[in-house]
Amino acid sequence: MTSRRNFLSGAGAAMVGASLVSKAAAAAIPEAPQQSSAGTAPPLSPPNGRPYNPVVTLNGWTLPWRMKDGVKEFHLVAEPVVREIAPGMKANLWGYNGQSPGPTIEVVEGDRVRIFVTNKLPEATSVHWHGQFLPNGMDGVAGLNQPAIAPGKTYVYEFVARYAGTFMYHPHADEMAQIGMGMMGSWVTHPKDPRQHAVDRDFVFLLNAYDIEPGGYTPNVNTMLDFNIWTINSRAFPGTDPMVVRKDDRVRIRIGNLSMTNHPFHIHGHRFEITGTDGGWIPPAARWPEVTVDIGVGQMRAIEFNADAPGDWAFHCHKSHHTMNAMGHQVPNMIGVDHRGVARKINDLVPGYMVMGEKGGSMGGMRMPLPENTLPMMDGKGPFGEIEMGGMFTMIKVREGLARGDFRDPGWYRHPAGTVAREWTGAPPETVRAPATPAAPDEPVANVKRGGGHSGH
Ligand SMILES: [Cu+2]
Repeated sequence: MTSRRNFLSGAGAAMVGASLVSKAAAAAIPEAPQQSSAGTAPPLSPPNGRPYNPVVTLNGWTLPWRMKDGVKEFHLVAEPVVREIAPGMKANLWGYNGQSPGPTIEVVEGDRVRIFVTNKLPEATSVHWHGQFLPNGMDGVAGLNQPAIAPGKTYVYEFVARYAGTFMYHPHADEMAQIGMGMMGSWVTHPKDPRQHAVDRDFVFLLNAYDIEPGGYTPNVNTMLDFNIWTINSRAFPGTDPMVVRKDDRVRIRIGNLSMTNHPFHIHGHRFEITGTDGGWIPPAARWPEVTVDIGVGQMRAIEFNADAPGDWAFHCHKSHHTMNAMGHQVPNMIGVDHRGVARKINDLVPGYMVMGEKGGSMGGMRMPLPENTLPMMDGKGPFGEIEMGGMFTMIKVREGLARGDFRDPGWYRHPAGTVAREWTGAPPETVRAPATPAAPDEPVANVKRGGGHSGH
């Protein structure tokens, strides 16, 4: 019997070549642009239709459209893709138009949208437009709202983007395999009036996770809990790009979570307000300041802040095992254990055996021989040494004097003199011990009720 895993790894060979769309019909379908890079594409300024301030998809891109008789036409192609998770590791994923996640779709409130979806996967799929208010038959739940899109077929969806906000798209067919293989994308509906909810820089990305054995290329889609590659838009640090902003910019970051667990995202050096969910905008009077926002499964949170502090600020999931890459599993806690003798004995059996974690889990300074195609648990070089982070970690780089629309990485922050934590080299102080706590005066024993239980507590 063919296991699902075997089935997936044979996906490339099983790809359907013959399109069922005739040549005449194909001419009526807009072209489907492909993206070969996993980098962050510059924002796509709208060439037609109502004006808006475009978003920047972190390690992603926006899908160009064709305007036809006042309708914005897009073409998504569901297909196997090879995604670079970070330099040194590629994964066989499923995605759209050459990448996973698929391209961001950007439209304006009130736009009529027509989306052609071509299925080049070896199994049936569909697209659900998460958060949109649309006719029931356009909602994309295979079997419930429409027939599944068989391999080789093209379906068309059409609806009006009724409300401004941040949404997502993903299959509603064999979801565990298809979402687990990376099929997802962001959707931003901009307000009709570009002055509404205006910010200077507007970022969007999705959170996802994979279970890829070190040395392997294809995610195990039967995994329910034990994921080992935690990604921002299918990139793991140090593969994630920084978000570059100009000092005093108003910044929005829209984060959707299509992984199978929640991610408390934490900002450094700033505080933000949660200004939107996938249900809509939060009225200003209902917002409160935060430095961490928990993004539940299937949720989107838009946060906004004033970037008033220059520097390179960490921005990451606060679950510490989500800022690690593969190989973080089945490693015993050896902190404080002296295993010199043990290591010698094991070395007799396994030459090259290395003791890990005697003084903590740090592997930054050590370079273990890694299997081909995986990532060190914690990696990335910073201006002061190793950044012992992986996974869902990136940076917000706040700089003075950037040009509007300049998103290029400005390099590392140059700290003003005297503003960096430094080693103290003076004399250590005398050891002073706090006086012992005076013993409590004897309790009046006779008054203590013994054996009375604590039911009243
Ligand atoms: Cu997380």
